[in-house]
Amino acid sequence: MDGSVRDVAALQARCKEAADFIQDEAERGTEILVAGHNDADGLSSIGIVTGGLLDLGAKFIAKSVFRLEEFIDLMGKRDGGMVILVDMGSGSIHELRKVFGDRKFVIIDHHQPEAEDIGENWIHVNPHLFGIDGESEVSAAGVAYLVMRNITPNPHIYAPIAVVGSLGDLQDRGEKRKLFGLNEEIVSDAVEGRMLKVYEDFILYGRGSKPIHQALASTQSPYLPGLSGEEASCLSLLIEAEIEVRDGDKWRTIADLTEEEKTKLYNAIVSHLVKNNQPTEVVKDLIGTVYELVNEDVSSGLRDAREYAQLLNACGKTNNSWLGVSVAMGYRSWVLEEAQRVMEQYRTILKKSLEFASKNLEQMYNIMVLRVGPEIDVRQVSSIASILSSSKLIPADKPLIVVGQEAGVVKVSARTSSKLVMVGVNLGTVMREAASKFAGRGGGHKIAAGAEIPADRLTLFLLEVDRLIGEALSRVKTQITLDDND
Ligand SMILES: [Mn+2]
Repeated sequence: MDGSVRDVAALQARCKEAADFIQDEAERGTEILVAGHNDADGLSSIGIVTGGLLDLGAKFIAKSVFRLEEFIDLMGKRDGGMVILVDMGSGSIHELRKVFGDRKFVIIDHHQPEAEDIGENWIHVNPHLFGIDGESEVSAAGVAYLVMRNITPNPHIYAPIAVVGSLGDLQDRGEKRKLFGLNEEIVSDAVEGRMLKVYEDFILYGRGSKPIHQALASTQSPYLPGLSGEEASCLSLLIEAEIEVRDGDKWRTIADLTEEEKTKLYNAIVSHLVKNNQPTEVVKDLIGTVYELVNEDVSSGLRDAREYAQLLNACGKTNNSWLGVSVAMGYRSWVLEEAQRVMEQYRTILKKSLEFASKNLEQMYNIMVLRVGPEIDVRQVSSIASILSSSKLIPADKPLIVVGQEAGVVKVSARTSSKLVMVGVNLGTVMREAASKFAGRGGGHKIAAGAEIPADRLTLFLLEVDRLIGEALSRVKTQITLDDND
């Protein structure tokens, strides 16, 4: 499927076709069900589609789900109407056809598709079908935007939400953490619509809204040993570096720092890491491309697109997707306040999970495994995996597998480094193959994937994953030496 020739115009034409289909049904008064994944990209996608539908005066229901099966169970029995599935579905078209074959159906996704031709009254919008890499250069929210901009009267409102979705899916893997490829077109739309400003700066959580020491302590990606989660150490670092932390009775933020102070801060972080015998290359990840939603309030937590994505993710992973979707659609006031509260709680839980992980990681031959107990909500497994994988707890040459359990089913979330992807590791394939051997199912991206399997097959499954990764690595070991320092 990836072999097709890159054809952006053909993708745009498919987007237009889907948009016309949706508009026809909206005008006809058809009830439209919009469903998608409960992560930041999924909620951004749902927000863009439902926001556009609201503009059109359409009748719609929005629903986010933890996994595709949940969608099938919930919605398979409902009849009539149209379904728009976002950020999922491309990998399970045959299964979806079996259940929803008689519906009008639009799939807006960027995961590896299983099939292209999906039959009458179904439209499949996926960049991979047009030779465009959905893994790295456009998110589901990006594709949703490319569809909806054809029919909404206010497309510029949704362009920055598409950027939020792409950042939520960690597509800022270009030079200086820049979005690239098709994402760049969406970024320009947002900039031209006066919704977004793009520049280079420190990328710290809360860079425009939190006191500097708190922003530093809240930064978990990259993980800064001795500083992440340690407000007091961050404060003394700033004082030692002679950076003014207050301006009168107000705490200053990263955004308030002068260029000179930023250099001081950068150097202070580097010397902290050196003093503690930590690798210093992570500081490179602290400087990068900032995507700022210029019309959002400074204290909203929505002004920085990465923070916006984290807020959506927190809503999704705590069963508060409706809050995230509402925010993405443009609702503010108490809805936003509630979302901010959810966000703070979520960060506390994540901090606890990281502490748990640092004590409970298991090492197999080729993978690291973390089994979370019942005290951690299984919905957080993928967030924990994402955060942990960017922390120094995980060596770059070992994929991380996080497992959580719920009602006899094990939910597995796997992450690896771009280094291993470059040498040929494909977690999506590994998860799919290993899960299918043990009565489960899995799939996803090369760098991030997941699976669900019956709980009693977990040990065998992990052994199989370990074996498959070992096999992939032995294939490349003769050509490339994995070096931790490059
Ligand atoms: Mn996505």
